[in-house]
Amino acid sequence: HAADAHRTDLMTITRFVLNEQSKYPESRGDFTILLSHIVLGCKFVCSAVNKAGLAKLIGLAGETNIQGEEQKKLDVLSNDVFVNALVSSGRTSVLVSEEDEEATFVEPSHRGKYCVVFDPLDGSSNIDCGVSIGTIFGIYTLDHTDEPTTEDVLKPGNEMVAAGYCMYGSSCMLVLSTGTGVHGFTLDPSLGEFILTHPDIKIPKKGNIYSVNEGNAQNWDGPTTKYVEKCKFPKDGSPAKSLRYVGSMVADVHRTLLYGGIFLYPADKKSPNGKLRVLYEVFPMSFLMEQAGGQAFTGQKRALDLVPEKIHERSPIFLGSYDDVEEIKALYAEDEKN
Ligand code: P6P
Repeated sequence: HAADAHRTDLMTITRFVLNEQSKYPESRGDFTILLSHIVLGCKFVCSAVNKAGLAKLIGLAGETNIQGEEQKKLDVLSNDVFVNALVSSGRTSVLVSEEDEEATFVEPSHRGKYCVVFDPLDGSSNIDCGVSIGTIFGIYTLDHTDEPTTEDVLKPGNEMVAAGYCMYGSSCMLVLSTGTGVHGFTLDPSLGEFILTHPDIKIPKKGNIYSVNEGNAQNWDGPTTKYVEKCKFPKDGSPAKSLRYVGSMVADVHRTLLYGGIFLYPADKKSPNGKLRVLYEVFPMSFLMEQAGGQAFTGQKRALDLVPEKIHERSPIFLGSYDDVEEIKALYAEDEKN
């Protein structure tokens, strides 16, 4: 009857995580509480990003608003919202944000067992032209009760317990993994809830899209140059790959995850460690790719095996469909031998 016309088992992200958590009887719901605060931050940023154009139109952004306060830039505002939400969750001890030079150490009264590394608004230079942007986050657990230090987040990505991103585009979509696959949730603004729309996302084993900033081609090393050449002029008679590059990591990675292919931000002569940051760009996206059946490589090793020495360290990254990344790994291995 009519009621069946609508899905009546609305699987919200909170219900989903509670179901996941019920598999660990000993857990006290801390992760669910942490996640609910991350979700709150994402909802706020989604709303602010969607109004950004209007705010500019009615002269709020960048000038003084009606209270005479200096209107904050959206990435600064987003960072403040996430830091406040994470601290007030009472479930975190160390926070690393792309926006803050130093790590944030939560005061003892609000400390919890998680450490969160995040980019509150990645790709924010694209806001004014309406290109999708996003929040990227990774979560470690604190494995001691002493004073937290940056050592608690200078860990390999293979020690992350969860990672995800929220993409602010034609719809607001949160993609999350807690180590048991990758799941996509779409914000229903009328409910203010993230609803499970893409359960158990698996990346195609091989794709026909490559995603790289060709403008850096003159600075690439041999293996990357050879690989991109192969994408454009395949020798084995296979069709050339399509190039798709948004220039906003969340948008490029989200497309790669759903359609397959490979996303590359290689090292180049100008930036020997590439451009993307290990803790809150490379690790979370690599975690998701592996959980979805893909892989992530730095040019030398599995991306999640990197051990960062500084909280804003960069690394080259090649991630996406399993077979596509295998091809570039083979070219780097060959180069190593010669
Ligand atoms: P380029 C955005 O500024 C960003 O940090 C990522 O979101 C994106 O993948 C990359 O930089 C784009 O860099 O050098 O190609 O403009």
